[in-house]
Parts: sequence; C-alpha cells; structure tokens
Amino acid sequence: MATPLESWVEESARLTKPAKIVWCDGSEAENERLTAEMLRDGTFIELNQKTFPNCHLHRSHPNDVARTEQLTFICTRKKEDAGPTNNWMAPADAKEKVRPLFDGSMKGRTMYVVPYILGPEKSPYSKIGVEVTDSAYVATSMRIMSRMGKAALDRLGSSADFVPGLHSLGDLDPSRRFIMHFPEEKLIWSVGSGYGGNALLGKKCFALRIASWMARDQGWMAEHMLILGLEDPSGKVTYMAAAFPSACGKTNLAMMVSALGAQGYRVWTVGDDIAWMHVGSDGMLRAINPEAGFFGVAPGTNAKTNPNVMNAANRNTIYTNVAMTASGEPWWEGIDGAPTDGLINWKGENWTTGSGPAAHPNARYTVPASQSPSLSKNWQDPEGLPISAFIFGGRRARLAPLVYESHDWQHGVFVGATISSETTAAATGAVGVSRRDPMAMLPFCGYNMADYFGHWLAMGPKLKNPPRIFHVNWFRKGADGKFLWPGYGENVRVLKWILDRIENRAGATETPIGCVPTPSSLTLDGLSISRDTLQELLSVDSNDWIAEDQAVGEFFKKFGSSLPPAIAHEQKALADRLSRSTVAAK
Ligand code: GTP
Ligand code: SPV
Ligand code: MN
Repeated sequence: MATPLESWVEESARLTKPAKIVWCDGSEAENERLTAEMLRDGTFIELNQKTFPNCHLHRSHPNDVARTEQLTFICTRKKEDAGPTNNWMAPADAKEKVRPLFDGSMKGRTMYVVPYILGPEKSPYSKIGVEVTDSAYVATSMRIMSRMGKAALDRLGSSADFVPGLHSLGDLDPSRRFIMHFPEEKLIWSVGSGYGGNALLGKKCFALRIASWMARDQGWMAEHMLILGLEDPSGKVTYMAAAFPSACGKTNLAMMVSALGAQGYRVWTVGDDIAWMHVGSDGMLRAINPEAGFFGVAPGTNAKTNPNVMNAANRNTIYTNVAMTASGEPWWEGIDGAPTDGLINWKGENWTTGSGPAAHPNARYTVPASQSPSLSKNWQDPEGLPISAFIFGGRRARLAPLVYESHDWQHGVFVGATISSETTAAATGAVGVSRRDPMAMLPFCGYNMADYFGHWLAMGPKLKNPPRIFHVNWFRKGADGKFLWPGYGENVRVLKWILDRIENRAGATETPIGCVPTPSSLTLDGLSISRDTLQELLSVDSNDWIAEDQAVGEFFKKFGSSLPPAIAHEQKALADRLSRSTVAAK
C-alpha cells in the first residue's frame, strides 16, 4: 500500500504532470548531478573554482528578487482566524484560484521530491516537511538550509506526520504568483516564484507561518529570532534570542566577532533567523534552530562587519543576485574592495559607474551553518538551549535608545508587540517606510496577531525563569544623518550589559519606557565615542514617546475587541508614566 507521502506525491504529479520524478536523498553525488545540470541549463553560473570551490551564482528573474507579502495568504475557514494583519482567502477559493496554475505546470520538466527535517535530527522538537518542486535551485538550497534527504525519509517512515509543500516556478509572472498557507490542514502551495522565502518552503512558510499555528495549539513558540550564546571570561555561556525585522541585523548579531574578545567575551552562533522554543523540564525556555544554513543578506557584508561569514561563504555556497568580477568572484556593495574592471551586475550585464547597484540590495548567500567558525558546539542540542533574554529591535532613525529593559514579562510582550522599523529590500515594495512589525512577525504570523499576543502573554507564567525582555536600536541617527552607534562587533557591549542586568550587576536609570543603562554601566573601553553621542544614544524624550504611544494605540485599534486587555493596559500605563514624567519635568 502506498504511504501517505507516496499518495500525496502521486496526487501532486497528476496535477502538475512532470516528465519525471526524482526523490532527493541529499547525497553528495546527487548534489553534484543537480549542480552539473544547472550549470548546463544556465540556472547556475560557475564562480572561480580556485578561490571559491563549489560556489555558484544564481540569477533569479528580475521581477522575482524578494518575498512578495501582497501575494502571500493565510487560508483559514474563518477570516478572523487569519486576523487583520494577514491577507486572507477561504481555503476552497484559494485552491480554485491556484489549482489551474499548477495544472500541467511541470510538463516536460522534472519534479523533485525534497524531504527535510526542521531541527536537529535527534530532537523530539524537530518536524518533517516534504517539498515537491520543479526547481533544482530550490532542491539544492534546501539541502543547505535543512537536514534534507534520506535522514528525513528514515525519520518519517510510513507516517502521515509531515507538512506537504507544493511548489512550482510557473511562468514567474507576478500576476500569477501566490504563496498560500492552509494552517488547518498544514499544507503549503506556492506558485510563480523561485526566490527565497517564497520558494524554500521549509523557511518562512513552514518554520514560521505553519509552525506558529502549531505552536499556539501545542503550547510552544515559533519565532523570527536568531539564537546566540554569549561566553563570559569564566567560560559560562548565556543564551539569548533576538527578533529584528527582515534585513535588520539578525545574521550579523548572531555571527559577530566580539569587540570584547580580549576581555573574554565571545559570541557563539546557534541560529540566525528562526527559533522554535519549548518549555523545558527545568522550567527554562529551550530553543532549537530549525534550520541548518544561513540565507543571508550579502550587501554590507565584509571582513570588518561579518568576518565569520566571509570565512564561511568561500566554499559550498550558493550566491543569488550578487555581482561577479572578471575573475569570476562574487561582489556586492559594501564588500572589501572597490568595483574592478569587467564587473557584471546581478542581471548579467556589464556594470558601469552610475548604472545602479551591481548586486541587488537583497542579494543573498546560502551557506551551510557548519562552515561558520562561530558555530556553537551545542547548536544541535536535542533539548534546545536555555534562553535567558529576548531582545527586540528594528531600524529606528530616531526615538528608540540604544538599549532598554522592560519591567516584567507583560511589559516586555508589549514592547515586542510595538516594534516599528523602516522597511528593507527583503520584501518588494517601498524601502525605508516605517511600519509596525510586532515581534518581527508581521509577515510571518500564521494566525490572528491578537491571539498571538495572547499566546505570548500566556507563555511567561509557564516558565520558572522567563527570559528577561530587552529592546535595542543599532540604527539611531544624529542630526548629520549618520548612525550614532558603530554596530556589528561593537554590539557585544550591549549584549554584555544585558548579561550584567541578568546577573544583577549593571546599573540602570528608570525611565517611563523601561530601564536604560547608566553611561558607566556600559563597557566602552577601546571604543572612541564622545560623551555627547552616548548621551544622545541613551536619551528618552518623553514628548516624542507620547506621540509614539498614541500611534501604538491607533495601531492596536485594528484588532478591535480581540486585543488582549493586558496589552491595552500596558499602552495606557505607558501613557500615564509618560504624562507623569513630563509634569515632573516642568
Ligand atoms: P533577514 O535575513 O532578512 O532576516 O535579515 P537579518 O535580520 O539577518 O539582517 P542582516 O544581519 O543580514 O543585516 C541586514 C543589513 O543590515 C546588512 O546590510 C547589514 O550590513 C546591516 N547591519 C547589520 N547589523 C548592523 C549594525 O549593527 N549596524 C548597522 N549600521 N547596520 C547593520
Ligand atoms: C526574511 O526576509 O526575513 C528572510 C529572507 O530571512 S526570506 O527567506 O526570503 O524570507
Ligand atoms: Mn529573516
């Protein structure tokens, strides 16, 4: 008898009508074969194999270079279950709309069956997905980003406990592009895009949108968070998880080379984008990284900002939409070294000064986590690692101080729910526009965000030692329009302050929004930063925050009566603290 997986693959093939079906085993030989095929048909361009062994360049269609949030839907029977921040379609309507786009979409092409495990192979918290796709680029990318192939099939056996994801490139026309999620039946349909989070279905579609739904039902958390370990001079490692919106610094923070290395503070990478967290038997929140690779933003990456990735992405790496030098090496804006003669831009054209960016601003590398020198030796701990702090943040040119600590769990949830950030090139649409992005999950929460806030509120009391909750902002700008804080490896100074708060040895000033470092509580040795700049970085202007809190109140109105009262209460309490502080100042 056919297994549930075999039946679903057969059904998918009846719909998409591929010329042949290949079951991926994840082996080296298979990867070599797919790579050779892609080099032949132009999907892959060979990079310099002497300096970048087994590295390849993929150029996606110019209209398909980032996630497309306006074409991404949560398809639940009831509209309120998707909530006011998601695009919604009824499941039957969604299938009726999209089925014709899959009908015969793989004619004359190969269908790859890509089984994968999200999470460490032996972890009880890991889950299985199977993506069926007509893109060899997707299949080879999934091999880097997840535990793909035989291990997943072995773990699945004849069980029906997997999340099926049907993917086809279609004709790449955005008017026929849909990324559909059916959380009630744990199913994903994606057509018309070959790019990143639209097409690697284990990433945003499963590990965040479908998983967040499962997590709410099952009492755990699926979050858009990096996981890092901060080692102190005694060798003790404290784990922290941080949620920043897309292209706001997660990969860089998780992989940083600490500016306080000489003093014994080091950062170890556990994950750079997604955290799955369960209540451990010890009452700690325990995090696993569902992924096995980094799909990171290339522009801005260099030997100063992220030396670990520069040392990791020089072999066995897929580059997408970067530029290429005359000697066949990858190049992007912000890499070490100026553009050289003969540079080819991300579209494959000769680049000239003034012809726009050579690499697409959302160009990416796909690199195995195992290649990073910063990888934690515990990164595959099956029980997950205990999280002592949550850090929220975003790009805020004004207003938000370098770092502050919330008063307690409920206040911290409010702080996360009010994240605001300027939009980036990670999604199509205008860049640099401020928007609310609660917990950095606005594009990734698979259910009603008001219920999601409720789930967060409910998780704290289940923990003996809930993580302390902080907010950071690396992106505050001065009057000259320049960043006030150097960022990158210097961010360890903020992580150290967070650690010192957890261990009750760092000073802080109470403000209406939370606790801000006293200037002397930050370790600034070896950093040249003026007193004035530091003051500006740490300042909290109550009048500006009054306007901010009102805007927050407006944002929450969209959830109507489903907004948890505790969140509304926090918004009001902040207003009261702010108005008291402005009265006191007069
Ligand atoms: P996604 O993969 O889209 O989720 O992005 P991410 O959150 O992992 O962001 P990433 O670390 O890739 O950084 C995105 C951009 O922000 C890059 O161009 C970085 O160079 C830049 N960036 C990261 N950290 C800092 C920082 O501390 N300061 C400044 N000024 N820029 C930063
Ligand atoms: C993000 O946009 O948050 C990413 C890139 O991590 S993608 O996988 O394309 O969603
Ligand atoms: Mn991300």
